[in-house]
Amino acid sequence: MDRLSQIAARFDIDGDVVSVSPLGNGLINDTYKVVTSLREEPSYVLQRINHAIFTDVELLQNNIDEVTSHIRHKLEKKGVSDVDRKVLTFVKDKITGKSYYFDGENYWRVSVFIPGAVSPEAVTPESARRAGEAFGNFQSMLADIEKPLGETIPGFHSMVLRLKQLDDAVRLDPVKRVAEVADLLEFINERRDKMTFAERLESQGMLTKRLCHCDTKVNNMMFDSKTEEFLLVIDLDTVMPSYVFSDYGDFLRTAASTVAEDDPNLDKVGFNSEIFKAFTEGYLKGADFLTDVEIKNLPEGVMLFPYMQGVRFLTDYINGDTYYKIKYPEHNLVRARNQFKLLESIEKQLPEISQYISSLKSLN
Ligand code: GN1
Ligand code: MG
Repeated sequence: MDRLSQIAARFDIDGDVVSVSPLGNGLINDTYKVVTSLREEPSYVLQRINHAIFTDVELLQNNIDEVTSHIRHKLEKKGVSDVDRKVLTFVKDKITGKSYYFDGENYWRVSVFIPGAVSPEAVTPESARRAGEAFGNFQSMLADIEKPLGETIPGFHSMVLRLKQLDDAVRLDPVKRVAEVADLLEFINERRDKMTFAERLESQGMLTKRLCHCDTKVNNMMFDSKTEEFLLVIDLDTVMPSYVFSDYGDFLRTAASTVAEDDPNLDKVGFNSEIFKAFTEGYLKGADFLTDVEIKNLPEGVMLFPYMQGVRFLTDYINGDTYYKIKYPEHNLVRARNQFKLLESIEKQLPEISQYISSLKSLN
């Protein structure tokens, strides 16, 4: 048996492992599908958790256990059908009983593969509406978790921290890339004050964090391949307390962009207002807990995530590509330019964006 199959077999799975092969295109963890002797299609998903990034795997898996059992319980109580396809199920290590396995070098986990579930690279207005409602519901379902969950990456969506990390990278300039990105640094500097609005609101006592998914990009959601029904949100590593803008803004960053986040053709990068409208409508329906301050700042939330992601890609480029997986040397720079182009396009449409949000929700 090869190494990956041996690892999969450590977990309490049904059947014998037949094959383990790569799955998906995440930028952080390594993901594989596991076929067993029970059926031809995959039965499980094996993941190597990137513990250079997620340094506290115990905390991370505790968060995930808490969130998945909380959601499962809620869905069952509501009498929702097909619950096994609407929340992830993690399999325990046969020996330790934990939902992860440390082999002395790497951390691994196994979840049950959900048949007939696909995650689209692009969305339609109709699926965006359903996704909006689903993410709103996701946050709503987590609103009453009593146990405080930890931050799996401290300050993950803190714009203040992300700018500090950029400044540190610029100061060190370890691979001498700062000179060639001067235009981008200027673009970022012009928007610093504006884009740290959430931290400011929090320090004024007007905003608090809630449990958020914090990685709501399109390929972290699964739809039924036949009925196109929204099934579930996956990739729960970053579920943690954050500002609501995390889930609203990060979805629009990927789903409402007219191209992929690493498309080098900047002329094609734009913001799709149909997807924006549909997602917002769904989100406001599902997220029944939002305060006036949160709603009022949703337009800033739309701008925040391309800005933050651009800052993160650029920081990684300046640092010599130590964080995100890249396919070619300029990849992070291309990604950063793409995100800032998207932000420019959103800025141009801001009056309509704000107007649309207030047309859906009249504030007190
Ligand atoms: C990372 O691994 P993946 O692709 O789900 C990143 C997100 C970024 C995203 C950009 C833990 O997510 O924050 O938005 O890449 N996750 C982490 O594609 O840094
Ligand atoms: Mg992720």
